[in-house]
Amino acid sequence: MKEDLFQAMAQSIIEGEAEEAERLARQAVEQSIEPVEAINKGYVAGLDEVGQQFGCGEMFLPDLVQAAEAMKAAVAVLEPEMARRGSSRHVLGKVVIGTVEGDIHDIGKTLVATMLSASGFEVYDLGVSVPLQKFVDKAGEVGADIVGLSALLTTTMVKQRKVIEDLARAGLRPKVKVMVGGAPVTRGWADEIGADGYSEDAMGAVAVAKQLVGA
Ligand code: B12
Repeated sequence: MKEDLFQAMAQSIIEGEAEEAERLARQAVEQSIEPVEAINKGYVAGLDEVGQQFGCGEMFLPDLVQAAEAMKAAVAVLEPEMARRGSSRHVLGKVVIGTVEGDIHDIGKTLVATMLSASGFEVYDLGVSVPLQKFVDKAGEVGADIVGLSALLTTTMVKQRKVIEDLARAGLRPKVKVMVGGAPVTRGWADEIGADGYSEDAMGAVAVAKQLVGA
């Protein structure tokens, strides 16, 4: 039953049907289905399929854009529900997060930001294609505990290393911890660039963030 819904959600992304994706998200909320589960098992499964087909030339940029629009429509319905379910109100720490310069992918970064905020972190989301110095400035300004860097392109993940170096140069390391993520990012890469934390999804990101602030 739930599996049928997840399947339909994936299909709505593959077909780039924003209205259908949104309708299914509302259905999930009505049925009290865990929003994160709907996102991961439903919509993200669809996006992964789209990504694969795009990668091997079976889908094109307009398909990718339509899929992303559908994903955003669904997430817009599920996000308030995710925030509502976040029980912990005590501020666990401050997180500055964004997608690095040159990269405009924001779906995953926004999910991570929403989950962190729902879990009790104070989140400063700088958006996409964030100039690297802005991460350093904002971290200093708000007294961040963690800086989260998202990168979805192999050409932009190298910027994660640069931000870590810049934070050190500004005297903010090692007090400010750095967490990295995004589809091409691996634990090996995170270790290589000296990041303190890595996660392949939003749930894991919350666990890593809690660990980094000792919560
Ligand atoms: C949707 C999409 C787009 C949309 C983005 C819309 C938007 N508003 O975000 C649009 C159409 C705009 C787009 C554009 C492009 N895209 Co694109 N896109 C995708 C796609 C299909 C899905 C990405 C996505 O949203 N996934 C779902 C989310 C939930 O997952 P996620 O982002 O990985 O995030 C999760 C984790 O990684 C992690 N995470 C993410 N960030 C962080 C941060 C921290 C701190 C932590 C701890 C964890 C974490 O948690 C998240 C939640 O679970 C991927 C394929 C794929 N499967 O990844 C290609 C993909 C990333 N795109 C790709 C490419 C090539 C492009 C373009 C260059 C295409 C072009 N020729 O113009 C442009 C880039 C423009 C730019 N300068 O950035 C390639 C990248 C190849 C590479 N190796 O570099 C991919 C892999 C597709 C492919 N197979 O070729 N894209």
